[in-house]
Amino acid sequence: MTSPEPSPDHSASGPDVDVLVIGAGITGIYQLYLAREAGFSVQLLEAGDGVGGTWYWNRYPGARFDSESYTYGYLFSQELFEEWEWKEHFAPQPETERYLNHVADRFDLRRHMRFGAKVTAAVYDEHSGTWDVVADDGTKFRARYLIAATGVLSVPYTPDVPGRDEFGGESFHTGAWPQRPVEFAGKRVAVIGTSSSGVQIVPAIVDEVASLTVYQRTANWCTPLNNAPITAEEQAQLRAGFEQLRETLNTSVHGFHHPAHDRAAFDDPEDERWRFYETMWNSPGFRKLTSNYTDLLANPKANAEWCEFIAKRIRRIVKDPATAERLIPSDHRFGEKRPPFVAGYYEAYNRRNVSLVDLRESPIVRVTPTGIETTDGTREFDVIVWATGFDFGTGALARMGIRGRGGLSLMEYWADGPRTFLGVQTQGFPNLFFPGGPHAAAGNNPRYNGDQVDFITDVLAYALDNGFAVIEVTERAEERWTNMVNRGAASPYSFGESSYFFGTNIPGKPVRYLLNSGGRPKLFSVIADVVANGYDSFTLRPTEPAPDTD
Ligand code: NA7
Repeated sequence: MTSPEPSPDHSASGPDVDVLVIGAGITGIYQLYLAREAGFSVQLLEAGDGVGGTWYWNRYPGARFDSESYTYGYLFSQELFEEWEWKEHFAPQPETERYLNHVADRFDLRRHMRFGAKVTAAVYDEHSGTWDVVADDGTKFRARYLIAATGVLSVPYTPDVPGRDEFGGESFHTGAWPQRPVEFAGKRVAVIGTSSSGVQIVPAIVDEVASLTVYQRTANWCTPLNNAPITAEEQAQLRAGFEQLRETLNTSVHGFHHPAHDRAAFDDPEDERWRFYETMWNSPGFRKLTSNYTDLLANPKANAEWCEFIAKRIRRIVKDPATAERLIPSDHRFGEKRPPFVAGYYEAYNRRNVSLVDLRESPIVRVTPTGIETTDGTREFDVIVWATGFDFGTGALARMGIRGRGGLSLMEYWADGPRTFLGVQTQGFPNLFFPGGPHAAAGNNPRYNGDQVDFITDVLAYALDNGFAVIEVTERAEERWTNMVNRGAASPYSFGESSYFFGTNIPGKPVRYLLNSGGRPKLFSVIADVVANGYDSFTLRPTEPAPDTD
């Protein structure tokens, strides 16, 4: 099967392609593959010049997984799993980008992909039940089904600080890092933002720079990533254990292979608790969240004690007591925000050329042509790194010019926050799906997004087999899922309102939970119900109804 060519003229009503996927990240690649395997004609549009999505754009020094590599990669092909040897338990960005390129080539997907094509408009045609899609390179496609796999962390956010654009040196956002290498050697560098991206780049460049100033607004509960190379023996174990690992990952609550602990904090006496915290501190990645005491998130006393352990560690590592205190969070519990994982981050502050500016004590006044002015004075820089996050969840979907029935814009429909069913569809936008978007994940992203892609492909196949061409979620199904998400947002197992998962990092954005607060079990149970009930959460039609004529 070859890729269809777009029709320059859409006066004819037939689609150019059955399934048009937007985005060549981990979700879009899988969706493209699966839709093609299901027999649909397929095409993919990607804004970047290569595959990778997050792992294409976030190529800043130090960018790497904090999910274990083999739990993040694809599980749909045992051959792929066996032939790709991840070198480290937590792969760095270049390795992941290579992996995704390998997948695109191995499954002959590249010929369906068009790069450098950023979608600027997608309009539903109510007569034909198809989507007219336009990209900024002039590409036009008419598609039966539009699947926006545009990611949750794909629109970088740079705060509107006065003078920002007048800076005369170089400035970069971690989420839109240039393809060319950035020269840090001997430079005076500022890093703004101390969450997952900021704390990765700091230790990665500290050896090269002349000076490094870190601007911190909120300290985070950072714990060690504890990365290591994957030994030959571990490689063999991984290969031999593929079926078991796949089973675990496909059914686990959070999409990780971490075993849950079986004890609440105060089931153990104090000395045992502190020994357990030590074990947690030395465990890899997200285990500190997923394998910690069962009441870590629900019991404030349990949470506070774990935080006390971390604070002690920070004080032990960071030699300057005032800096150490500034690095210890005082305004949120562990797990209220997405916890970053580090390697050498706290240690970096023991260097003479590294300093921390606490923006709560001295906020930024403006960026000058040569540096950054805070209420405490001005520092001069050659490079500013904005590690200031993303317009999470809805950012990309809101910027694509999506218009559904009656010309309703998705942005308008979601003005008060996203409304979805299963995080895959929204009412009034038939035949549009958005796996990996808002209301989707709450754990290891590719696993959840993969669940959604599997489900969407099943829905499309069901529609095809039964002679339906128009698929639209019912109002009731959307309302129930959206209410479930919003109700669950207040649970201690959900992230807190101060996290970007509520959109609170973006000025003016409605404060709504953007993850699936019901978690993966809820996703599974609702999908099972939908399938058992003949997809009755969707209105399925052979065509759009003919318009009323008088
Ligand atoms: P995050 O987690 O959104 O972090 C953004 C950081 O930037 C955070 O420390 C913010 O402080 C800081 N920030 C945001 N706006 C400002 C302004 N105006 N002034 C100073 N500092 C600011 O983004 P990341 O890129 O680190 O991580 C995103 C995800 O990528 C991560 O969760 C992983 O999934 C990978 P704040 O905490 O808001 O005070």
